[in-house]
Amino acid sequence: KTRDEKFKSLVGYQIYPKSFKDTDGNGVGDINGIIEKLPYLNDLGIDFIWLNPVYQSPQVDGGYDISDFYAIDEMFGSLDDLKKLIEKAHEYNIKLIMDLVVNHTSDKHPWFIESKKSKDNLYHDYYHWVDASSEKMPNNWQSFFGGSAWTYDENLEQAYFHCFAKEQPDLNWKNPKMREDIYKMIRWWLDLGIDGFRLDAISHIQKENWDFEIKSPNGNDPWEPFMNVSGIEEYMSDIKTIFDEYGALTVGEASGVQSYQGPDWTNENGYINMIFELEHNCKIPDDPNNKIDIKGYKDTIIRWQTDMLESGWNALYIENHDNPRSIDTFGDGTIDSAKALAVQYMLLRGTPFIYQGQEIGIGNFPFTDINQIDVPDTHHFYNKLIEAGDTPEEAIKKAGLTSRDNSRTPMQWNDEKEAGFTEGKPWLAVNPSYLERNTEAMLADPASLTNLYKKLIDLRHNNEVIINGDVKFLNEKDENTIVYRRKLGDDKLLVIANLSPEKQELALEKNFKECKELDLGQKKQRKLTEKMILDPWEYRVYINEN
Ligand code: TEU
Repeated sequence: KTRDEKFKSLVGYQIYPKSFKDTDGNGVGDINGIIEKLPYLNDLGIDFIWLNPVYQSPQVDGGYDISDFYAIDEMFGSLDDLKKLIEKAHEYNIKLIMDLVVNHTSDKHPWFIESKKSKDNLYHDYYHWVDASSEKMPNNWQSFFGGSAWTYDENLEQAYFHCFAKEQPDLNWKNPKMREDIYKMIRWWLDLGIDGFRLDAISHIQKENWDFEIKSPNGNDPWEPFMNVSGIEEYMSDIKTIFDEYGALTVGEASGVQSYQGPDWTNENGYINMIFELEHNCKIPDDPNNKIDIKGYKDTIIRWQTDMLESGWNALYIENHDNPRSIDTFGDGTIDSAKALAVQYMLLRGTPFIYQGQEIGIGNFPFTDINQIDVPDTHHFYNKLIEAGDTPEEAIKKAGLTSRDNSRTPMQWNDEKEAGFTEGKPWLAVNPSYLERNTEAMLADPASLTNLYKKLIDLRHNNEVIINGDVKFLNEKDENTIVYRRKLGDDKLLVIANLSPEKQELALEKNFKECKELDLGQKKQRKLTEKMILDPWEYRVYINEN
């Protein structure tokens, strides 16, 4: 059976449901809100939605701590609402993929509650329990959210392993019974009619032996013992078999999978359709005095594009719910910078994702107090800064800069109260930028960022060279510009973007002979020449059609 390659031509849109649209006035977005906004998404032109977790959860980690895989959290609505969303989305020809969180569950999941009861409980082995004492944990491994990856249980005189928060115990994939329960759940959702999954933290499901020692907990990669560890192949193959059966659309969040391993994960025989690399996010500075490393970003993208060229497929993105807003990290806060960023990534080889609010240029939130922030890892970081001697002002400046809550503020629909997100009090404050940056204002302005996104989506849908063409980077050494050529047969596309707030001189290695510039809403067209002085954030796209 040959694989359906349709996923290559699609454009995805990521919805963080808590902050998308509230219809019942409780200040939290809901499934009905997504249904209400389907016409907006349809008008943008997107082909599928990736919906962040809506499962029943104590919400310690934005719903990534699931206490019932089969239930929708009340605050988002009901299973019937979700079925309606699937149905309505399909009427618009929009697919729906959901988060698949199977590295861990909530500590309130019945399996974990059972597993804690005794060492001979049927579910004990569903998690990683290892003998320990209150003074001595099984090893020195660290969690992603800070601190030991182990939490001790006095009753059992054992500790359980968690690579995220202590409320997120890791599932034990070595246990075949546990795996069967997960596989059953995957089928259940696909049977319900969803189109696929975004596989959360999937590269961590296999762990090294517990005696594996991390050399320096503060060194480069304290997380090595659970990053794409060998043995994971068996589990991924099992999951793939199910996905193939349903023709599911799948994207893996797989940090630790190196670019040269990308093809094995995503080619015709790979486990999933495409992969999110997380490396480029490391170029975002965590100190207000440091500048973004654009060259580092560019090198990362070039490497992933090149390594996946012969086989394999990238998921393309510049923003998600785990990072601050791209307009303020990679850009300089201006809409011009957001436009250049959009153009340079949307035309690469891969399947692009747009994160809610990115298309209207929502920026980071001007946090002044730690109490404005919900997400636990920022609190952890803040407390560490205070312990190290920072004043609260200094600490919030640094912690605020990197906080995931920057991108979790409510979606901005209009210039009315709470940006049209809710009739009540939003769970996280609305970004003050909403007066200008909202979908209503942006859609009405032909030169807006939103309308540029619409054009870019349209371009992808109408030019096969963007989908299946190869990609070759020009001017690789330039610090601030990204230039690449896409080519399919005789069709060529040239993309030029200045990712800096300064003018940049560009000496093109090779010129395009007969080409025309694509109208991407700029004030003036510009002829392609071998030497060009690019304005700050200038972007140009040329096409050579035969
Ligand atoms: O993020 C996981 C994630 O970012 C790690 O897999 C990554 O490898 C690590 O931080 C090293 O950079 C996902 C979700 O996107 C996030 O919102 C959740 O908090 C997390 O999983 C836990 O489920």
